[in-house]
Amino acid sequence: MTPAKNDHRGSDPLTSKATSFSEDAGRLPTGVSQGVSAKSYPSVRDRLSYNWTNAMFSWQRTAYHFQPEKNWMNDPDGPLYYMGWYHLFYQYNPDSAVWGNITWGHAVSRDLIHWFYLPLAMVPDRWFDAGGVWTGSATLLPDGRIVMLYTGDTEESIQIQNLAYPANLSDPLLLEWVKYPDNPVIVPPAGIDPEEFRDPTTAWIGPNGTWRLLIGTKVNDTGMALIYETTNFTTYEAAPGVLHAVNGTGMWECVDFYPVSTNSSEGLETSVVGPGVKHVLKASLDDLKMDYYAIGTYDPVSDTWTPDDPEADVGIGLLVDYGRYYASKTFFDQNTGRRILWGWINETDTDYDDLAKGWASVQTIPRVVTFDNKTGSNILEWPVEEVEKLRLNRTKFDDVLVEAGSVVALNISSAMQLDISVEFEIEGSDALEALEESEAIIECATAQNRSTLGPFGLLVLADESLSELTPIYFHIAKSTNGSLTTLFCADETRSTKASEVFKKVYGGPVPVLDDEKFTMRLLVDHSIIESFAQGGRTVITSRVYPTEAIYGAAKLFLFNNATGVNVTASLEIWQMNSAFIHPFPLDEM
Ligand code: DQQ
Repeated sequence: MTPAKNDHRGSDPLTSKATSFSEDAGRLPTGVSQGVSAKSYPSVRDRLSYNWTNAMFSWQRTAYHFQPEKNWMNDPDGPLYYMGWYHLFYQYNPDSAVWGNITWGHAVSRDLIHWFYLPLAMVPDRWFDAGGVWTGSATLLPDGRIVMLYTGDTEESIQIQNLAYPANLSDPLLLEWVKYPDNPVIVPPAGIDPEEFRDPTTAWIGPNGTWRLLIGTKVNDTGMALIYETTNFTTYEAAPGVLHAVNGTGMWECVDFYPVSTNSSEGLETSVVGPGVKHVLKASLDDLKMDYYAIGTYDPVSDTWTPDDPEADVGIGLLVDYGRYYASKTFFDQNTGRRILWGWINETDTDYDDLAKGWASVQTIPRVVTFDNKTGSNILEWPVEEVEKLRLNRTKFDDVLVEAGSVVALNISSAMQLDISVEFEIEGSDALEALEESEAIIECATAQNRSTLGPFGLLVLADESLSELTPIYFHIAKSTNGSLTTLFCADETRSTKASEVFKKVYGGPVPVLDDEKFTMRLLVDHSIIESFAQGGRTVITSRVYPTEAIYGAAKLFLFNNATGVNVTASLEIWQMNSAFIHPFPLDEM
C-alpha cells in the first residue's frame, strides 16, 4: 500500500528556488504572455499557501494516477495504442514545476494504469517550435503510419501547426520522433490572430477520401473550430466554412471531435459516420478553463456540425467534468474498441507551493466515453475497467441509515486510496412530491446549505473532528415548472486549512431517471478525488490539499444535511493498491 512516490523537494521549502520566482512583477498566471493561461486560479502568488511540511507534500503525490516524476505537466497529447502499448504524451516542463519550456513528455503502459516513463519525445529545438512544443493529436493511417500534428509556438509567439512522425515504426515504444523538415504545414490564415490558433485534432476521412482535422481559434469573442483538408498531411487546404462556432465563448483550445454510437456501448473509430452515430464536439474554453461539450449531428458533405440542443451548445451547456479539469482529449483504442478520454487535473495551490513541492498536475484515470442512450442527451464517462485490478480488500455496508442532520462514520482501515461505490435511497417516496418550489436551486451550494431533500453524500478526506473535509453530494430541488432537478456537487471550501489555496464549490445537474437510485462512484487517491454520478452522467474531479486529514488521520463519513428526510446508503469500498509508475529500464534492452 505504499504509494510510489518520489521526493523532489528542497529541504526547506521556504528557502528553495521558489524565492527567485517571486520576482515576476506581472502577477499574470504563467503562460498568459505566450497566449495560453496554463494556471488560471490562483494567479501567481509570491508565497506558500501554508506552512507545509515535507510529509504533507509527500502525501499529496498520487499513488495510482499518472504524474511525472517531477516538474510541471499540463495537457495530455497524442494518446494512441500501438503494438501492444498505450502511449501517453503530455505537455511538460523538464526544468521547473511551473509552466514553460514546453516539451512532450512520453510514457507507455500495457494497461492504462501501470506506466513506464520514457525519454522526452519532442523538445523545442527548431525555429517552428522554439517557443514550445504545444498540444497535438495522433492519427493512425490505414497503411500503419502514425501522423502527429502539434502546435509549435515560435519565438515571435506565432502559433503554427507542425507534422512529426515516428523514426522507426518497428519500435513499439516509438522512442524517436522526426519533425518534418518543411514545417510548418499550416500557418494562421488571414483574419485569425496568430496567437490564437492551436491544438490540431485527430484527423478523419471525409466522403471524398480526403482527411479533415480541426484547429481551435476565435474571432472577436466567438470561439470556433476551423477545418483543414489534406491528402498527404504535408499540404493542407482550409475549408471555406467552419465546423462550428459559438458567440461569446472566447478562444477554443484543445478541440476534440468524435463519433459515438447511439445504439451500442462500443467506441467508434474517428472516421465513422452514418445511421446510429452522433458526434461529440468538445472545446476547452480558455476564458473559463473548463471543458464544454455538446452532442450533435455531423454532415460530412457540408462539413458542419449542428448541436441537438442549441441551448446547450458547446461552451454554454454541458461540461466534460465540473471539477478541476481541463484540456481533455479522447482516442479510439483499437485494441479493445473503446473511446478513451484523458484529462488534465490542474493544481489550485500557489505556484510557490508547486515550486516547493517540485511538481504540479496529475492526469485523470482514463475514462471510457459512451453515449447515454437512457437520457439521449449526454455522454457517460466511466473509469477504464483496468483500474479495478488495483482493488484490494473490500468492505461492504448495507442499508446504513443516515438520519436527517446526521453524520455516520464508516469504519475502514484507511481512507486515502479508495474505490467507493454507493447507492442512496430516500426514505418515503412522498418526500420528493412534498418539496416546496421555493427550494428551487440551480447551482451547487456548500454542503452546509440545508433544505428538505439535501444535501446528502460522503465526507471524503475528513479528519475525526471534521475540521477538514470534502463533501461529495446530491442535492435535490424542484424547479419552478414543478420538475425535480438533482445537483451533483463537491464542496472544497473546507477541504484544507491552507488559506491561499483556491477553494470553491464545484458541480452541476445530473439526470436521475424515475426508476433509478442516487448512485455515485469515487476514486480517492491522496489529494485527488474523481467522482462519477449516475454511471458517469456528471463527473467532478477534486484537487484538495488537507493539512490534517492525511495519512491515518484521513477518514470517510456518510452525511445527510437534509432537514426533511432520512436516507439509506449501501456501499462497497475497496482499498486501492498503488500503480507501478517508473522509468522504463531502457539500459536493460
Ligand atoms: N496548453 C498548450 C496549448 C493549449 C493549452 C500549451 C491548453 O497548446 O492550448 O501548453 O491548456
